[in-house]
Amino acid sequence: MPQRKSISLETWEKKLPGMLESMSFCKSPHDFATERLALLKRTGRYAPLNANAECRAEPKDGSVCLAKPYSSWLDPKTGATGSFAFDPAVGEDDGSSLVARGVSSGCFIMSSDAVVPGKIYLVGFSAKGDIVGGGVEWKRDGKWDFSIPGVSVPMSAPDANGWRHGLVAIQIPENANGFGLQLRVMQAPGERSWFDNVFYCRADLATGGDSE
Ligand SMILES: [Ca+2]
Repeated sequence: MPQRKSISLETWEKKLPGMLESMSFCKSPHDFATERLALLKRTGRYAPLNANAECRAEPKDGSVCLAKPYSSWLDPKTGATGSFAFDPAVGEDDGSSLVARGVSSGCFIMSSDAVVPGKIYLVGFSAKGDIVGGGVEWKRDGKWDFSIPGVSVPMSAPDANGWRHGLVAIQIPENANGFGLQLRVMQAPGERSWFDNVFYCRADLATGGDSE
């Protein structure tokens, strides 16, 4: 019986550039993101596209109010109360983070700049305290479009310092050109939760930046 000639993955990649990346992404967006982020960091190519991934306050007159790309939302349906700010004393690997205090139902939002439909991006954050989790919701021309299904961000178990890590890869839908990463909390009065190292970056390995 004649042997069927196998076609190498290298040949497929030449014929259909990006196919291997898409296959790996489809199989598990979380595993793809974990491997790709490690590779980007190892090769010095990790570069958050959002400003202030370190979640640093730039206090003006002692204020630690949120500033772009961060904002916040309290659920009006539940009459939610609580506060959102930068914390200039607590951080995962520095003295800076985002802190929610006594927010009964709400979230921080990290808003992306314009992103390229069809492209894959990595989205991640660190969190400590009482949190619900993270989720990506889509935007078109700056406005939320909740008709496109969002993506929830898988979270790790807490590390030795109590920080959990959320990471996922997302592919921008054809009818979206932005997104908001929602960092959700549901706290009792007096509870505090922190978020740090909040980022999104391109997943591809090109060095020329966002050229499309
Ligand atoms: Ca920080």
